[in-house]
Amino acid sequence: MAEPLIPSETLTSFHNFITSSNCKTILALLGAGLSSASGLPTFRGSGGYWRHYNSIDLATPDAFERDPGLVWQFYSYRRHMALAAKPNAGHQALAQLSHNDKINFLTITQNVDGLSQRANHNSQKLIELHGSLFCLKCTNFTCSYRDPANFNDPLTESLDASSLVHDKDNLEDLPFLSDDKLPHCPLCETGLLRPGVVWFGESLSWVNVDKTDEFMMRNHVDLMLVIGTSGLVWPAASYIDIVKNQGGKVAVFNIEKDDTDTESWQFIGDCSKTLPMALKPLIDQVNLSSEL
Ligand code: BV8
Repeated sequence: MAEPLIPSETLTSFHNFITSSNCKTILALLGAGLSSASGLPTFRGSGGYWRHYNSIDLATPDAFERDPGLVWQFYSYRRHMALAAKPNAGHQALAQLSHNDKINFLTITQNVDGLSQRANHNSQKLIELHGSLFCLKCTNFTCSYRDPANFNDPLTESLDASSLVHDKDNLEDLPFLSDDKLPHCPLCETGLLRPGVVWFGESLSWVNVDKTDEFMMRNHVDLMLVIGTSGLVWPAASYIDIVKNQGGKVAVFNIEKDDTDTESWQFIGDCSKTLPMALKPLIDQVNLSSEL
């Protein structure tokens, strides 16, 4: 008989805690591993490369300054892939938990793929710390144009990603795209548009940081779910230590085990499978109430 995905003693002790009066407030931190079961690459390992470019190098203001056409082809490819992807059972489990009014719950996601929203996650309880692939902003310093939800694919004729999908491992250089081939601001009509994501070296939106800090100040976080993230990107990763230092408990959902972490619950395996099992007692409550 196949080894149970989650050791029963781990599942029992976790279920006892999340159904106890000691677990009123839960904070979830999401990373690329949650969307990998939906077919989207992570940033670590082979997923960290797009063609022969390191994704982290393309996700910077300098890269956009140097070659906005290349960066737009990168983001058009990711928009195309994210639109073709579907939320998985992990996204759905968190979305269901976000509709459980008995729990103070907040999800802070590092993912920019929009899959949590498409799983009907309660938008009041979801913060996109690193922005979204489907938000567009004008780069003109004096123009405040912002389109929060643009799902056009392609954005311009030259940014048709379907060709990029089929030969993503092709290491040939991409065609150079001059600015006139790229999306421009409909308001000021001069500025180039850029993806509404937080690039490396850019600060997170203080609105999102404030909302997260306010949630953590208003509620003592009893449990933090750390889901499909390497915890290497800051300041997102800093919330894990803040919760630990406040005496909160941590549950990690990852395919890799961290042998140095003896405190946290560790759910090792594909989180699209482990999350629904771990959150079952709190999700059933939602289904029950919605059926009633
Ligand atoms: C800033 C949007 C300053 C764009 C992203 C302190 C220490 C060290 C470095 C820094 C520091 N402070 C700041 C820095 C620099 C930098 C940083 O953290 N660098 C890292 C690389 C060391 N931080 C910044 O630049 C931040 N800005 O600090 O500004 C500032 C302040 C004031 C004024 C001006 C400036 C901005 C960071 C945000 C960058 N934008 N995304 C885009 O996506 O294109 S980050 C991006 O990469 C993602 O959003 C995500 O956050 C990150 C990838 O990490 P993960 O999601 O964790 O994914 P990863 O692939 O790493 O891991 C996947 C995990 O899942 C693995 O553990 C794997 O085992 C697991 N897994 C895989 N499959 C599964 C699974 N688990 C379960 N189930 C599976 N099926």
